[in-house]
Amino acid sequence: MTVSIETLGEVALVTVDNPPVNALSQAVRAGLSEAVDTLDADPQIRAAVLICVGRTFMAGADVREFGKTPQPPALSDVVNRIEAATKPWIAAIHGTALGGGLEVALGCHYRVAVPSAKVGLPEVTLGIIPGAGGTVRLPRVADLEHAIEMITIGRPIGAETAHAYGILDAVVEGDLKEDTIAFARERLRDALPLPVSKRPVPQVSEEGFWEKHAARIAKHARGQASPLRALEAVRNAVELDAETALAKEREIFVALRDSDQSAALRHVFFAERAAAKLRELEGIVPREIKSAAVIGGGTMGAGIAAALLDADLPVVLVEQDEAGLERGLANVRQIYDSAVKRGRLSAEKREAKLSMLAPSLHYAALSDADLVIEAVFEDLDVKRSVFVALDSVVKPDAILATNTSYLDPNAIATPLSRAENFLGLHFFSPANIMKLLEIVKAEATSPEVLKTGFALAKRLGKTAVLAGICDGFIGNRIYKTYRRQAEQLLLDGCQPGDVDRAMRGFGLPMGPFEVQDLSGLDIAEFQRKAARARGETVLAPIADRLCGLKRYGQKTGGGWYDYEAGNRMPIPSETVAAIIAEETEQAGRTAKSLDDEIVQQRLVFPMINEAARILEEGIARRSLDIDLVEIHGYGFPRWRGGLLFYADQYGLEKILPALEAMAAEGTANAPCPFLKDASAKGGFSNLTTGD
Ligand code: T1G
Repeated sequence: MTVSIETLGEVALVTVDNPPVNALSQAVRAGLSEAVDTLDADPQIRAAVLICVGRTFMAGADVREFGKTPQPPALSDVVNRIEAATKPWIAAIHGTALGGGLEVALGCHYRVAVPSAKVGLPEVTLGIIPGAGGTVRLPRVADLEHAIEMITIGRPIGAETAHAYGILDAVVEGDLKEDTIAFARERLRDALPLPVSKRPVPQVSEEGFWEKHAARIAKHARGQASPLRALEAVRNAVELDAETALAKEREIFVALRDSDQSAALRHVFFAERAAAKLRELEGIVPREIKSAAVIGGGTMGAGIAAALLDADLPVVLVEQDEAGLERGLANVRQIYDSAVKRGRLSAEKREAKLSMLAPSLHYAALSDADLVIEAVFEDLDVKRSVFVALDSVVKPDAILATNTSYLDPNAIATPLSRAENFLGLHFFSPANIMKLLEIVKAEATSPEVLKTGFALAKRLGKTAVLAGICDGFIGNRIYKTYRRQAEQLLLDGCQPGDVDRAMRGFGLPMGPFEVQDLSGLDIAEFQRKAARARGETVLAPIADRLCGLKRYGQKTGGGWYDYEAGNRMPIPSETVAAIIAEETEQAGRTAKSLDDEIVQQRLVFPMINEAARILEEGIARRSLDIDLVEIHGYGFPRWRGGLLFYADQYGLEKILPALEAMAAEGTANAPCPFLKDASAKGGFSNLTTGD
């Protein structure tokens, strides 16, 4: 029984039980609707407490029902029915009251929660807006600015804040059920409060209020539709009567629910939950990680140390000499100092984290570490020497990981006596911020160690994706194609600014040349040198010349763009334009005028082709893995669902001929057989790859 009623004298306890997160499935909606009718008709009952069993209050509509024919009762009708009850309903909240769950609570006459509870309307993150009255009722209990922020960003807030905002009527320290029943009994003397939707809504007097918010939201949305539609719904709630605003909310909700963007965002939601679900790891218990160590205190090492400290793991930071160790500690301290400066961390918390960081010059200090992550210079011999040293000091079940981004982990692991305890953990810079973690299985990596890698990722708040071994694993391999295509566009008449504008228009935070200037052109130069040393041909005539001039980007005052001292604003460079013109002539190419859509296709379609190769070779297990890598590691727009979900939505039958045309004019590789096969089968989502 998903919804049950228990009578406790004059108070009824309505309990929802629909694991894992009490999603508002059809059965729950029907059960709640019936419960209101039953209790309204019961003269003995004078109040109802709505509570959920399991880990959380209702976490929203059942997202798995989306895309299917909606079954009655509609959630908005259930909420209206509760609100119209002749007796007070009190929501007892624990865990996360999200989306439709909070809307049901806003339909209740009172809301009570435990201190650890969170409430929110995250619908915009699924490409929709609240569809059961949230945009109309929230501004009637919370301050308008707070309501706008909660509805257009979708981030949940804690119980104390929700209480301060006026969303919750009480935060109870004791047993939720007992305390809420007591709260209900105290209210029996009171008149039934005004239903939320009937309460007054704050009026806006500030000139340009909505325009100001719309501009701010559009800047962050970068092409995602739902945040601006959510603002529109809140404006309706302020400017129209509640009934009309509710009807308009419904219209917007239904339009967005059936949109490509929402389908894409729902795909990402479930992909993030499927990433760690690998058949061969079912039933495997991960090892417990209570202590960690990082070898190397450079940018990556310090970021990884901070990521571990942020997960309350004590860390030993090892460097080869005093100066290196000082630099390493300073790098970690710098991360927390800037967090304190930005008000994202208290000084006390900074000290608490740093107190869990122990510096050492000796590998012997790692004899008890559960996990050791190597993050030293990207050189095979240097990395091997680290693992030779580690192999003789760590305990038998210690997990050893390399953070290499380009070297072969199997080659790095050769010195190890217990290679089954070794794997690749490829973090992305800044490692304490970037959500992506490529988990690289080496030949001998045991399932238990792999499972522990995924468990660690969850603990660090990372989205982990299994990657096979090739040059650049999944992300950097596709990125190499992206960079090559970007340079090719310069030889065909584009300037860096044209390409970057086009990709920002596609929904990326920055274009390829702005990113390279931020991270440094020397990183790609290092990889080109390594690839050429392996006998590979790498096309980058313009980048080579810029590196020849020591134009490494922002850090040298110039790269693809020029920069004024102390200013990160990219300025189109005459030097670069001249080099582009010379190399275009050298390459015998003719400058064309390419519009932004063509530029986007010239970059994204070859990435899709390379991604198909990666699936073909089994370097990535499923297309969803590649989608997550691109979204969490390279800023690919989440509302496009990731690279291959986008490819399916755009239509492989259109991408194939476009790639063939590019190949014919020598600007991209011809479509690979796997891509043709995927197109013949109607898309990547129809392929049965991996699990
Ligand atoms: N519908 C269906 N399944 C859901 C679900 C949902 N809303 N939320 C979670 N699950 C599944 C999830 O797929 C996973 O399944 C399991 O529950 C545990 O989730 C009208 C229309 C609640 C904070 O956006 O944010 O209401 O993988 O691994 O880390 O306005 O899940 O085990 O098979 O994430 O503890 C709005 C979405 C919906 C909340 C728990 N609600 N959920 O996090 O566990 S739209 C949301 C979450 C809406 C109305 C509209 C999180 C969580 P499996 P998990 P977790």
